[in-house]
Amino acid sequence: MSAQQIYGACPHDCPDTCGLITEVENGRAVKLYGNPNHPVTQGWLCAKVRTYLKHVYHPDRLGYPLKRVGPKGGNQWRRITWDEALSEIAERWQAIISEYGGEAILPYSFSGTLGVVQMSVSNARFWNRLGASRLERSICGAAAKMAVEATIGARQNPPYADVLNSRLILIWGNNPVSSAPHFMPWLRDARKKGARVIVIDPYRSRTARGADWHLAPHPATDGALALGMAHVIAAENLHNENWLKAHTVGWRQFQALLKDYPPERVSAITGLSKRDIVTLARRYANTRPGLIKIADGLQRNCNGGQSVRAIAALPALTGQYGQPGGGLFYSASDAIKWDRQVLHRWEDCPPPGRVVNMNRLGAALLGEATNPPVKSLYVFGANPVASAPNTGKVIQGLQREDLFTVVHELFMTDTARYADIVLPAASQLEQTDLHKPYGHTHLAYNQQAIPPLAESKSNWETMSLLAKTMGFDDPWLHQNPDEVIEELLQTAIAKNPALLGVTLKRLKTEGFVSVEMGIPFSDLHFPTPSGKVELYSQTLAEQGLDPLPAYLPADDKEAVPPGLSIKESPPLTLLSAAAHHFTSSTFANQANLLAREGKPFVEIHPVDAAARGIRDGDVVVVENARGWCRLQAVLSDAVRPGVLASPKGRWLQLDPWAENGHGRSVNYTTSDALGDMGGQSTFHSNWVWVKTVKSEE
Ligand SMILES: Nc1nc2c(c(=O)[nH]1)N[C@H]1C(S)=C(S)[C@@H](COP(=O)(O)OP(=O)(O)OC[C@H]3O[C@@H](n4cnc5c(=O)[nH]c(N)nc54)[C@H](O)[C@@H]3O)O[C@H]1N2
Ligand SMILES: Nc1nc2c(c(=O)[nH]1)N[C@H]1C(S)=C(S)[C@@H](COP(=O)(O)OP(=O)(O)OC[C@H]3O[C@@H](n4cnc5c(=O)[nH]c(N)nc54)[C@H](O)[C@@H]3O)O[C@H]1N2
Ligand code: SF4
Ligand SMILES: [Mo]
Repeated sequence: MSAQQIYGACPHDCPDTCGLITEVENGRAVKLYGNPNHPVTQGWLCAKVRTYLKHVYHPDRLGYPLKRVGPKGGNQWRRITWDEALSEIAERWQAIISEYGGEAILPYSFSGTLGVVQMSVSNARFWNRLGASRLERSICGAAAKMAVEATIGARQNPPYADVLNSRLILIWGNNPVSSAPHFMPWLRDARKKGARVIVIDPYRSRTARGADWHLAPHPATDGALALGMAHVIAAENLHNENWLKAHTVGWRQFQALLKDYPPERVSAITGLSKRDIVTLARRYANTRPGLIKIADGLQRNCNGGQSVRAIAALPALTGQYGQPGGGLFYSASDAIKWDRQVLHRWEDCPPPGRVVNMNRLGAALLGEATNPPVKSLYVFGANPVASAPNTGKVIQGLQREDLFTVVHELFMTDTARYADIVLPAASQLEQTDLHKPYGHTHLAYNQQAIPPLAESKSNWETMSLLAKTMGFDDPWLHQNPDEVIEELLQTAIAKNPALLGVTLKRLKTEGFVSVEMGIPFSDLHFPTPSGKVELYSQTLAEQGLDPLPAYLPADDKEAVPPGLSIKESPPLTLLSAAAHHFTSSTFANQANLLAREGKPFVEIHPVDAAARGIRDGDVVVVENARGWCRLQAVLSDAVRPGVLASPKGRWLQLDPWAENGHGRSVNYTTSDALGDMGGQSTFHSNWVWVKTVKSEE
């Protein structure tokens, strides 16, 4: 019998949302590859997903519900049935609700899958019906979302192919070689046509290594750099006064702000030379069209929102929004919108519960969330012990004896280890979903390719079972995935003519359907309150924020250990960006990918290393007032002095320097303070100190 080919979509946190083809024989997936017809995927997959069948058929996949039998975190379990698990959960929740109300239950989910059914709807309907706390989903790109929406009204980017029209591409705090690999062939072709690529990143990333010019400013000084560029552009009359008058609000106020950012001052802030700042500004203004490509790395700082606002002003200054090859490339998240009521069913639910910021998970569990306290946590599609900031606090919270924790997972992650009940989750090949990418507008259908392994279940099926056990018989909690998708499509099409012709039937037979959106803002209408680019934002002013993107220095005073003087012992800034072979902590337990990443390491500049007696290969302790971890030092000039780099995503339980079974990772040091906009995480505003440890290795 020949293998059956099934269309799918990569569910992982990545703007490319590749089209997959799975070959299935006798109920088993035997081959998986990129869809050759998919315009973004073009038949190839990244290193992480090329070996996806190892992920799906990993020997450590959880097969059955488990109940904790030893102490919390002790990893001792007893197998139970789904019925037992569901009734225990429902019983515990009913008791909690009657004593404290539904808000004492906190669902925590994020990026395990980006599917519309298995994530967007699964994290909404049931929890709203329950009256649970709502999660402020701000660990990733909340500040940039708010900044971009305040400035140009919506997150919409041009198609990848539009970069072929660019003569200059400024890749700013973004590492697409790892984080959006299917952008790279287009970038290469643009360069063949003569385009120049400039990367702005304190770290010489894989993307920076291949650029024509790499500028490495001090971390979190991007806002000042953008304003410095704008200062030079305006001073040299390279700006487009007519465009600014016609299509922006607040140009005069913005111009007045620029007086504070002459190249001398910006040089002192950023650590870049005056000459480089002036050259960069002139190149950007004179090499048109020029595209500015950002992602989320740069805004994971305490001043990240205003940095993005300052950067987003540059295409307006030069009148390049709406032009092929120009403008801002951030995200396509707002290009296609689902009906909020269909997603959430607010109208059929009790009043919305209070909001808990996910970056404050540890704090919330330890008492920051009061009235009611969080008495139960339900985690799915997320691994906060590995991926959330300030791990020490998260674990301390999870150890609370009176907290009832349920984790729905494919693997016994660091988070699942702290559960009272673990439920086995289906992988992407075992479930149905619709995917709306955040980098482009090719909607993709993921057809279930194989039956769920062992007793694993998808998120949505689990929500339906939880609803049933809690006695909720509302039909919208019990639709099958196709019914959910159909309803979302119908209501979206009614509001967005670009979606006409997108049908479930086509999605099923073709695998994906391309929605042509063209160059955003080409009609020069911006969906802001004024219809213009808002250099001055009244909306932000009304929220008590600076309506202009003035630069404020980043700091991390909470990191300073008591009694330490930062004058005598200045901190280093630790950046923990995307690992090439993992997606956050996903895949970081997979032997072939782990082998390619090597031991957990930290790159340190030879000057900083010498000052601390650190040699290449030494095991070092990276620490601050929040916590510490061990890493292997790699001496490298890929970081500038004062900066360290250690990729995110490591599992604590795989820490080679674990003591008494207790491993650590960089997130023991990262900050759970919130950024300037959107309740944003601030992973990169992280001050640490480094020392060597005596080690046998
Ligand atoms: N391989 C892989 N791909 C991924 C992910 C992954 O973990 N691995 N994660 C996915 C997720 S969750 C996301 S949100 C996206 C993120 O996509 P990106 O934003 O591209 O990824 P990051 O690596 O977080 O950050 C990009 C760069 O920002 C730099 N950076 C840090 N601080 C600053 C700063 O202050 N200024 C400037 N100019 N640059 C700075 C980092 O050094 C890094 O090289 O990627 C997605 N894709
Ligand atoms: N130090 C540092 N830490 C960071 C960042 C950083 O820059 N630096 N970046 C942050 C960013 S941008 C992000 S987006 C977050 C991501 O943080 P998380 O969203 O917590 O992502 P992961 O750690 O990959 O955990 C996802 C989990 O979901 C599980 N999963 C996958 N599919 C399914 C499914 O269908 N159902 C269920 N139930 N489970 C599933 C996977 O097995 C995996 O364990 O990490 C943040 N962490
Ligand atoms: S992680 Fe990104 S590049 Fe890799 S297969 Fe998935 S969507 Fe494609
Ligand atoms: Mo993210």
